[in-house]
Amino acid sequence: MIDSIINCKNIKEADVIVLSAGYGQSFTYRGGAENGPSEIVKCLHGNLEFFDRFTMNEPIQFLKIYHHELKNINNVSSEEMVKQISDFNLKYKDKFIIMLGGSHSVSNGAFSYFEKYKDPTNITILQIDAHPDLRENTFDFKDTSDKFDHACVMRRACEMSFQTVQVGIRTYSIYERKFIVKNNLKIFEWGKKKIPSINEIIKSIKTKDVYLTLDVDGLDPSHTPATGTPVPGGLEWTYTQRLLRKLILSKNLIGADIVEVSPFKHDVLTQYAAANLCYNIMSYKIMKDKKMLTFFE
Ligand SMILES: [Mn+2]
Repeated sequence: MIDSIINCKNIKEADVIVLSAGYGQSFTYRGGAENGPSEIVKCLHGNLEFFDRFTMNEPIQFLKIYHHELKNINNVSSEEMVKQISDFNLKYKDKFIIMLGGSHSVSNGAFSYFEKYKDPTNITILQIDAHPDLRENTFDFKDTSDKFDHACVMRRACEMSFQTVQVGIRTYSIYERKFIVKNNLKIFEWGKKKIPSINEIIKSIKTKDVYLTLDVDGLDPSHTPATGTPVPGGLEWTYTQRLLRKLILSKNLIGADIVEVSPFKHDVLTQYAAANLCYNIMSYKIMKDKKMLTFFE
């Protein structure tokens, strides 16, 4: 009997590895992102319907999903955290890995792996986020700076020569603005002009291979309020799901992460939303690879 979305006990047999990376050391406003993965996984264990109304299937019947937790990740330096995540990606390079943060710093680990072992110029990082995370360092708002700070993660990605497309952006510094203009970065801002069409976003991705980094603060906080640096406005829920469906259908998703869930004690909406998106992403990705993906909408 299937009783959890985490339905595989042997990592070698898995189609998907859900990787819990509860590193919460990098935060700016609310802390607590180290508790994000365990709350999302709790939700995957018994609080989501297996039936998916967009594919009209129970994807769980066709997927083997294994869960792995990087247990000590919140007690190590940021360099060590990045190394552990990169090493895990290398060890399981044949698997589709969806990483649960943790602060946005954890994405540095995945980027580091793809930079070393693939060609970053042929990979687009699609970031859904309220913030562009393009700071060179954090000395403008902190006394110390760490190159793997969550506010710098996309700057590091640019330095590694990845292509980038950033969606939902609605607050940034003057230095980030200058960097965006100087490097002609593709940014879809929210709440300035009209909301872009999903086709426009997909068309702006010039590579076949895409890595998705989804900061839950990119969504409207009515859907994902429990996050470290909430910003009003943002992507609407059904728009987000539609964007992910279109993305996975038209591109080759090589990895994904969902970050910055800092759970509230009194409310489970954010972890439910994150778990729902996690199930959507892994279901569609694997069903596509198995040539079983058809959407009914
Ligand atoms: Mn953010």
